[in-house]
Amino acid sequence: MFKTEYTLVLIKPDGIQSHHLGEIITRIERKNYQIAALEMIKASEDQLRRHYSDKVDQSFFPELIHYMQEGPIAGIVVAGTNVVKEIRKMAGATNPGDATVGTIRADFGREWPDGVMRNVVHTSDSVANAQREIQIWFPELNLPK
Ligand code: IDP
Ligand code: MG
Repeated sequence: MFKTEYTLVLIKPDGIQSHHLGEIITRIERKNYQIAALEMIKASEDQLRRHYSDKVDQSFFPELIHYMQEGPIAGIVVAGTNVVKEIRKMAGATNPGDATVGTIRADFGREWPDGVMRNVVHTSDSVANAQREIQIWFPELNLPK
C-alpha cells in the first residue's frame, strides 16, 4: 500500500517578506497534500546549527545563518504519498537561477549579490532527514510512524 510520508518545508525570510507564504501553501494544497503542522517561527542559532549541521564547514555558513535570521520563517510539515520527493521537485534547484520555470525557487527566488542563495524555501531531501528536521522545529509534534 502507499505509505504516508512527512516532509519539512521552511519558508525562508525572503519568502515571508515578499508575501509568498499564501501562494506556497496554495501550491502545496493544490497537489492534494495535507498540512500536518504550521507555525511562524523566529529561528534560533541553535536550531539553525542543528538544521544545517552538514553545512558548518562551508564558506557561506555564517551568511546562511544570518540570512535565516533576517526575519520570521514559517515551518510547515506536509503529509502525503511520496511527498518528500514531490515537494523537492516543486521547490526546484538550489540556485534559483538554475531552477526550472514554474518551481517555487525559479518563480520567487533570486541569487543575491553577497553570494547567499535567497531561494525562498527549504525542503527535506529524504524521509530520514525529514524526521530529524521536524524534531528540530516541531519538538512537541508526535507523528505516526
Ligand atoms: P537545498 O536547500 O537545495 O537542499 P543545500 O545544498 O542543502 O541546498 O544548501 C542549503 C542552503 O544553503 C541552500 O538552500 C541555500 O540557501 C544555501 N546555499 C547552498 N549552496 C550555496 C552556495 O554555494 N552559496 C551560497 N549559499 C548556498
Ligand atoms: Mg539540503
